[in-house]
Amino acid sequence: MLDALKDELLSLVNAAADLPALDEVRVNALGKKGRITGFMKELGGLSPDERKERGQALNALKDVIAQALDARKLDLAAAHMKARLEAERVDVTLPIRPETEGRIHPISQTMDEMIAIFAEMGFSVAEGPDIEDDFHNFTALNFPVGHPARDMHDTFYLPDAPSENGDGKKMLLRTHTSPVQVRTMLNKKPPIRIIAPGRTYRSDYDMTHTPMFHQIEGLVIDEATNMGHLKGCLVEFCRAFFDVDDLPLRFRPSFFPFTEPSAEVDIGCLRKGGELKLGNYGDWLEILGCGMVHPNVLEACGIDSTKYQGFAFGMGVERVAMLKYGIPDLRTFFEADLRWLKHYGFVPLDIPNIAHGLTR
Ligand code: 2NM
Repeated sequence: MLDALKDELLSLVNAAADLPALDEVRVNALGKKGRITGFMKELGGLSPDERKERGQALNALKDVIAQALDARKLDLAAAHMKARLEAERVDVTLPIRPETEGRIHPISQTMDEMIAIFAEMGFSVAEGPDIEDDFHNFTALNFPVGHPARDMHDTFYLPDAPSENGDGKKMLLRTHTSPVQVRTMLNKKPPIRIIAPGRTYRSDYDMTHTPMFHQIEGLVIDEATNMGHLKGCLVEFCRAFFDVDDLPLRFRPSFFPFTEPSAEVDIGCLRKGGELKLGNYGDWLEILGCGMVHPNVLEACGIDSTKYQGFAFGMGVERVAMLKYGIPDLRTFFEADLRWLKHYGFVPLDIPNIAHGLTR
């Protein structure tokens, strides 16, 4: 009789189609009012010998059914998970939904493009604080005391915030990203090959200046670095960034406190009827500043200037973004106008990399 019950219960277990159905089978067999439990309750009315034999048989049946329930439960749970994974599958390679409203700001996109190019050339990205002290922003960079850039009219000083280094000077908002290079030189041994992208601040506001703007500066330091390396690096960058294979570059002598010699770099262009075209057309457009790192800067940053040389360069992100994407007015970058962003912004996930050619 118990064999028939065993067969019946086992086939019910295996026929249970899902976890709730299986639980119902369990309750009907092993629950308080279940069929095996019912037989257990009848044991009290039997003789001791009968009770022993029947009790062992019922316990064995209970074990078999409990095991079968556990095994079936695992199978059903696995099948349930498989069905869910199948049903909730997401193809992350599908293109983005066309109705997506959000856009990547042209500054972010341009910075990502520039970083992608320099990364391909072996540069690492370095970062530092926006709030700096006089040493890292000026003194280490060979700015003489009384230099106009230190002047209150250019630099945002933090009121009542003397720096913690004890020089008695006020903290300030960095006026360029060069303090990041200073910190890198102080903390790392050459060879150094970094770019420093980020926000910079100067007290200036007109058609071509906003009080906050973005820079990318670069620094390379090694034992035999020379101006030829600087030139090759910047030619390669500009041609990749503007996507013009024969884009000519012109190096004009210039002056910066932190480099000697210093140069300003122009790229070839054509100005015609309010339009601007980049390429080998005879006109020139200033694009960035650069030079060989001044020995005073190397020494201030703990680098032996008789053993090491380096080159550095810097450019404004807004300026090159305006040129590349034909954005006419600098101030619109920071007006947070969604219509402007919809027009000039970039679709998310359209992530810059060299394989895309960085242009659309
Ligand atoms: C520029 C132009 C020329 C520059 C120099 C340094 C450092 F820290 F190595 F001295 N960083 N950036 C540099 C040189 C920046 O921007 C127009």
